[in-house]
Amino acid sequence: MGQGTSQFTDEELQDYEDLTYFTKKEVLHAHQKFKALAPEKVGHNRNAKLPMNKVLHYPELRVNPFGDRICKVFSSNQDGDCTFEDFLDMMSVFSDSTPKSVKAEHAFRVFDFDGDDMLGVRDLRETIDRLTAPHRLTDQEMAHLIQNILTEADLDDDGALSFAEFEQVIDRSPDFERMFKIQL
Ligand SMILES: [Ca+2]
Ligand SMILES: [Ca+2]
Repeated sequence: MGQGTSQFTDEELQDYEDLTYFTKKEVLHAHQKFKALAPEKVGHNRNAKLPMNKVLHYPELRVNPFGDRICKVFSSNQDGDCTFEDFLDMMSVFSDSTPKSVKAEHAFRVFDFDGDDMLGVRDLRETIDRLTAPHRLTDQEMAHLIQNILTEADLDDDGALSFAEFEQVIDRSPDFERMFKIQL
């Protein structure tokens, strides 16, 4: 059905199906989307590495306030540039069939701007800033909101959210799954 000549063997597709939450058909579909970002490059080399600014042309990433952070978290060399395999991982984590716990793990890394495995006050501030853009909270509103989050979720009172503490926040947020979804 107009799939054209596949750039993948059956075996490769089977591997991708085993490693992601996608069916083979969805893997091929993801590849079409990846190719559409840079047909000239990906046509030659199906796993070509695309610079982050190209990957950010993907419509759902372009409108996502964390688009650049998402690219960096999934990029195999953490600079935001993505190969097809990085992109496939990203789409798979954002798909409907992915368990909430897996999404939470990746969301935590997206929000952990300084990469110290904790969501500290600066991470929370940056996260809230992006979520509320283009409107900015006043310093006072921001401080108040962060204080509320910590009072509610910082169970060991160390002034930051560990992954376990963050997971509890996610469990109480009905909007989280909707936010962490990308339609392929
Ligand atoms: Ca951090
Ligand atoms: Ca804590």
